[in-house]
Amino acid sequence: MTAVSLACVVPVVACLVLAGCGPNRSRSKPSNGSPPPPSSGPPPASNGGGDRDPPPPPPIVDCGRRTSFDTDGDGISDPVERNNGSNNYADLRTGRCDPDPSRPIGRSSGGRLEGGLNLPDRGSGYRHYLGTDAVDTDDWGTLPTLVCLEAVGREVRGIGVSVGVGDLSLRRGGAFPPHISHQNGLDVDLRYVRRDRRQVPLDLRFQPEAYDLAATKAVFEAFFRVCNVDVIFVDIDRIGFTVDGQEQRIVHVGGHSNHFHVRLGGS
Ligand SMILES: [Ca+2]
Ligand SMILES: [Ca+2]
Ligand SMILES: [Ca+2]
Ligand SMILES: [Zn+2]
Repeated sequence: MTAVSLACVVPVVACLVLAGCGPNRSRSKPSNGSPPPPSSGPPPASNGGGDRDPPPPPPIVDCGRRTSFDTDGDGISDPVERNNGSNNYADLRTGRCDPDPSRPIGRSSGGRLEGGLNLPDRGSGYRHYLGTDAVDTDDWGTLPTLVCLEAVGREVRGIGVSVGVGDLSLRRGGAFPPHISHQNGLDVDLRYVRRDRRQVPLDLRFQPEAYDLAATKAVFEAFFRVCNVDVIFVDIDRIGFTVDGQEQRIVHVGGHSNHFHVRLGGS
């Protein structure tokens, strides 16, 4: 029995809370994302009139709340499932209820990442920039971290912003020089938003005129609205704004004039 199947023996209410099962899971379990085989039960009784058989019903996958970007409703977006499944990073498929495989272990500055997921490099309202790292080496996180980044992107794309997302964690977390933290899939570096919207670096010390304060504030507000933010490290003297009620979570740490650093809560 798989964990998915086992989870479904618990009462239905608890079962629905667990991504990975739903009312239809015990009846069919597509193995490759293709429609389940037709029922092996007796054929429907003919009405004797020579009518054509009705078309087979579409495959039912009902893992939770389905959306345009998470069409099986298991809480993992189609792009994340595609990116990780097609690259064999994690066994994720759209059309099947997948559990969250990721776990942050330990602390940001002394921990690791189990079952981390890789961020799709381009998404709605965000772009991942590599710096000097190779593709898919520097952008691993927990599922809630990726869900957060995708949600922030959707929040800000309407104002024409594509957030620049830099380092998350290494595939299995742990030390990620030159960072001190970024070890357990909960830390993310991001660029301050440029007025010209170009996907290039911005250092507030040297190009203050290129800085879009209002758009950057909108990004921060989106993080506080849709993510479980622990703290955001910034250059407090140069960002030029605060967010009402979140003043304690926006903290100055040296070295953050060319990016800000979001640390998410554990779970
Ligand atoms: Ca999904
Ligand atoms: Ca899925
Ligand atoms: Ca990636
Ligand atoms: Zn950082």
